[in-house]
Order: sequence, then structure tokens, then C-alpha cells
Amino acid sequence: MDPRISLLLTSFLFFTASALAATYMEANALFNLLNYKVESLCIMLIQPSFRGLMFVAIWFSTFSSTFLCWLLISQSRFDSVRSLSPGFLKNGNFEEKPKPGAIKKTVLQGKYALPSWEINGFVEYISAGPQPGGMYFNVAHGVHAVRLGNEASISQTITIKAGSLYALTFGASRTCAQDEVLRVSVGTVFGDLPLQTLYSSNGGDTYAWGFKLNATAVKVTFHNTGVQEDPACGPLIDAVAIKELFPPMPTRDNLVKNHGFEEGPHRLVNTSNGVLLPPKQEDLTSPLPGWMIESLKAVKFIDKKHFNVPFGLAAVELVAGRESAIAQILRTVPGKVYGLTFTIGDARNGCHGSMMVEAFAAKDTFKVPFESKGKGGFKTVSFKFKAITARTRITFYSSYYHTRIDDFGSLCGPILDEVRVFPTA
Ligand SMILES: [Ca+2]
Repeated sequence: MDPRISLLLTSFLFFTASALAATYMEANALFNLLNYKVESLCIMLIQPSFRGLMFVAIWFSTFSSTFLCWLLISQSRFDSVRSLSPGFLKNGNFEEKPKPGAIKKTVLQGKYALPSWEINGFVEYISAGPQPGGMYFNVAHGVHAVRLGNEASISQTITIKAGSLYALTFGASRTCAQDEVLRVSVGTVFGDLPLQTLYSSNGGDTYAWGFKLNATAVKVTFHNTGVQEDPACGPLIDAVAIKELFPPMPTRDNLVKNHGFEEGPHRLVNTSNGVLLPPKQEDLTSPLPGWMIESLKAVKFIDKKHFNVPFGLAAVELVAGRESAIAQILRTVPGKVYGLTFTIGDARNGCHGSMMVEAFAAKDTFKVPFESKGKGGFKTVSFKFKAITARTRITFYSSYYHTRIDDFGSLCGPILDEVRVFPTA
């Protein structure tokens, strides 16, 4: 048995016994009192405070030591959970190679062929560069990746905090022209990510997916649910990381949660393409806390290191025109007038041309044009709207589609940052 648990049990038994003894003494005195024994009545009258004090002290010591033990145990449990700091899962970048006997050409042999992972089905271990058969694989994060064949999967059990919000970040790309679906599951929940749209033409798309579970040990699985005619097709996964997220609360001065997009998924080191936030994310498990991705296509989470970010360290890029909308529902007072301000611009990624961001709040629509040279400009605009109900939805999307000046295969668009909604006087 765990020594901490036996310590807890022993101390609990000891103190429960002493507490019972105290209760017995007290009951006995009460019994004597009921028997109208004058002496004991005197004792009771003379020493009630002393006995009461004893009684309280013993009970107090019981509870405080039990509480202390509980605290010790839960603390050590938190410590082990805390060791899951933001970053790669174990062998999350697949750079720890399979042992020589565990691989035949590129195909992994057996369930435990890949260090720290469990594999099922036809899973290949890929090195970046030209492949037999004429294909060329680009591995954006590191040198190695895995490719999931028809209905194949890779899994790893991780430790999390029950009830906390987490986001997985992973590099995933399709390898053939066909549409591919990657199913991500954690414990009892899953999401299907269509990989049909390449947002960056070098194949290094990075996605984030959020989840919240009432469990402490959960299995993370990436599963290729599709069946392709060519077994050499299938999604390529080159890095898997995780981060616990802390959903920010609205304030009196700003009703918008996570208004500056500062709280978001882990950005894989060397991810120069940003992180795609897949569509149809439920509010409670969004990898961008507070925000919903409502439309058919992803919104891109961008960081200051690689992009133009007007405020703080992160912002979002509306990469897929009207199919790429981001929204939030605010608590409002019906009939009250609110101010709405937000900043739009370009990500300094060669995304150029006449841009337009459309914002919706209650029944109002605001269109904001922005002329982008793709070199990192921005502007802040202010509007007013009147709330109609107790819940007001604010939505943002790009009116047009854009591609980069140097790369027509890469979708891009205007950026959005620092959204404020506040009651006007
Ligand atoms: Ca920001």
C-alpha cells in the first residue's frame, strides 16, 4: 500500500478512537447527571469548561491531522499532475526512433514499436525528404513523423487534472490528393478534423483541439478513420503537444472574454505557420478560451514571434473569408448601448490587397476596410450598438478570400486583436 495512505488511515483511526473516547466520557458524565448524582453534577458544574475544552481539542486535532494528511496526499498528486507542463507529449515529436528490430523498411512492427506510443494497424515511421515511390514529405517539426494507414492509430496515456481545459496542438497533413479525416480522441470525447484544405502549401499545418474531462488518466488517440485505395495515403503526424488553458473572465470594463487572444493553445516551437483552430468547436472546450469558431473552416492563431501582432503576444488571422468566423456570446442588459472597439490589420505574411472585416453585434453590422501591403499594418475602430436581449453575440469574419503574394497555395486574411465591449455612460 502507498505509505501516505497507510499514514492517513493510521492517524484517522487513532484520532477517531480518541474522539470516541471523549464522546464516551461526555456521554457518561451526562448519564450520571441524568441519575441526579449530586457529585457528578458538581463535577459537571465545576469543570464543564475544562472538559468541553478537552473535547473540542481532541476533535480539532482529529480533523486537523486528517486534513493535513489529505492535504499532503493531494499536494503530492498535484505535483505529479503539474509535471505535465506545456509541451510535447512523451516522444511527441517522434524523434526517439524505434529499435532496429521494430521497423521493417518504414512500417512499424508491433504495438509497442514506437517509443512511448501504442500503435494499431499500418503505421509508418517517416523521415523527411524524398520517399520511395517518388513522393516528397516535408516534416515541419523535426525530422521524423508517423503516417497513419487505413484505420490505423497511435495512442498514449497522459495524466491530466480532472475538470481542467486542455488543448492538444499537433502537426498534421494529408499525403495524397484525397480528402483525409483525422479523428482525435481523448478519453470519452473525440473530434473529426477534415484535412481537405491545405492552409499552407508546404504541408506543415498545425491544429489545436480542446477538451475537458472528469478524469486524471486519459488515452490520447490519433486515428485515420478513412479507407483509401492507396494504402500509402494517410495523414502524417509530426508533433503532438499539450497545454492546460485558463479561461479568462470578463471584467467590468470589457465584457469580452480572452479579448486579446492571449490565452490559447501551445505554439509548437518553430511553427512559423500559426496554429489552426478547427471549425465547429464547442464553446466550453474551445482551444481558444471564450471564443467559438462558428464557420466551416479554421481560424488561425498567430504569435508575435512569426507574425504582426498589434497587442500582446497573440492574435487571430481570419484565413478563409466568410467561411472562417469567430464569435462570442456576451451577457448584456437589453436596451443598453455598448461601445465596441477592435483592431484589424495584416499579419506581415505577404497577405496583400483590399481587405474587409465584417463585425456583427446584436442587430448591427460594421464593415471595416483595410488596405494591406502584407507588411504588418493595423488600425483600431470604434462603434456603438444596442443590446436587444440578455445575451448578445459578436461575430467577426473576413469578407474576401486572400492568398499570399509569394504563395498562392496559402490561404490568408486580415488579423483581429483586442476586442472590447463596454457599457457606455
Ligand atoms: Ca493580442
